[in-house]
Amino acid sequence: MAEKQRRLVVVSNRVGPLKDEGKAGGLAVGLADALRRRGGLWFGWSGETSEDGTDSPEQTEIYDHTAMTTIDMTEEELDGFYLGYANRSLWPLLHYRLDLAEFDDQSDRIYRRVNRRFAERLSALVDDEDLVWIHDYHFFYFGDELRRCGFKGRIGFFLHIPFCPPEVFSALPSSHDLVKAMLAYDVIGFQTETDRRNFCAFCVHELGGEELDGGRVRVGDRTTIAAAIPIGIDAEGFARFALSAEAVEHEEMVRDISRHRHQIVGVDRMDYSKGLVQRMKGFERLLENHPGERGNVQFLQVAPLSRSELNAYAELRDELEQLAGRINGRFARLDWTPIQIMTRGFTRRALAGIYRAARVCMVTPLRDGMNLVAKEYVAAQNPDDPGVLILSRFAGARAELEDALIVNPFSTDEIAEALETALTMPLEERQRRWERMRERVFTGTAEAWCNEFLDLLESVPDAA
Ligand code: ADQ
Repeated sequence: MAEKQRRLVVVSNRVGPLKDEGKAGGLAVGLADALRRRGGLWFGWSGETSEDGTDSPEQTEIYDHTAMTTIDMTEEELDGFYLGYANRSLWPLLHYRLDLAEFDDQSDRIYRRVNRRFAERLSALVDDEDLVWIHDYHFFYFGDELRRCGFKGRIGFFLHIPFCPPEVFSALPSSHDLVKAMLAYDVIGFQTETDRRNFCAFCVHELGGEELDGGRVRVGDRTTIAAAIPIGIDAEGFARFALSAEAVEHEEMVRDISRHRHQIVGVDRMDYSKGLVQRMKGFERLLENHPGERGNVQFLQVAPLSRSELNAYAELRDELEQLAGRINGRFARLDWTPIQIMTRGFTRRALAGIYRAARVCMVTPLRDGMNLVAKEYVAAQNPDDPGVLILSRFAGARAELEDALIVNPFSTDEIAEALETALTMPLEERQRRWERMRERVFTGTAEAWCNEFLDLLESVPDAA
């Protein structure tokens, strides 16, 4: 069985790390495992811009049986492709935020050009026996462009973020072109059934396609398989991290600064999709409605800065810092500051320790493809005294983690009441809920996700 495995070729905007230095997130760990097992190539952007970006040489780093090959972009490409189309148009739109989405033809053109250029470069490095797996909203056109270069092998695509309903997605001026191009993929993976359904509905209602059996969708002469395959984490690895010396040190540090008060934690990139403002207001409402909690709880929000070049992100940071300042000013005592925000990054081990010290973890995005923080928090808990997960009904992870306290992240009162429920939850109930979530997190791992996707991709018949 193993003797004639196809080589795996992974394409994503950012590449690596392949070596497990305890820094990579679930996605990188899952992919790196699969690449190490099968041998392969990981292709994407170098993270650098250069004058001659368009014909800058590839840089390749070899690790075990895998090569990481990257190319540069020009400043113009970075601006139009990454900051422009990917993060000013697609990201807000796919997260149901039409109010924040901006569309312009120039960045649309550059986005397609970058997809074409990257596909052309990759086409020289692959042959039809390879299994090509493209990742995320940066590369919707990649497969179609690779086909234009003559590639006849199998191409899969996985969307890490939500796919919004057709009524929202059709606001994108080039929505038809984009989804038609997606039909070049043999398999398209989504995080949840809802995302899959939204995509199929677009194909049917906007493009006049039809749904066939076996998860297939046909539009004109193209057919693809659309599947919901939720991503997971390396649960065992993460649980081990939680027992490392570095984790223990951080766990103790958090307990120390919170002076054995109940610790509530949130860990998210600073992004408007994560519901950080609403979450903080929910915490404020807890302090208003339950005076007994004043002085007894501490909220730590870890929020590394991301995409700070974009206005919406810079504004969010200001808003959040002002809000935290206001709440702290209103409730703080000489020996107690209710909210702490940190924008620095942590190693995986340190993060595992922070999760373990927290009685409650708030994962309350307004919309999220999956949300790996929810799964990491579960994996890191101490079985003798597990904490409580508060989870948004709009996170993909909700489909698997029904035993969390599920909240509507837009409702300040619901968040406040869920917090109070979590803070007063008896040990047996915490354990019961955690056991069931643990089961899901340890079964639906990053490795399982990878295998399921690749098995499906390998099972499709060769292109005619
Ligand atoms: P993200 O939007 O980045 O991912 P998420 O799934 O929560 O969201 O992953 C964030 C990762 O970054 C986690 O592994 C977390 O531990 C890590 N992280 C956050 N803050 C950190 C810090 N300060 N230091 C170190 N690490 C930190 C996108 C989609 C998600 C989807 C993933 C994977 O938006 O919905 O779950 O891809 O498919």
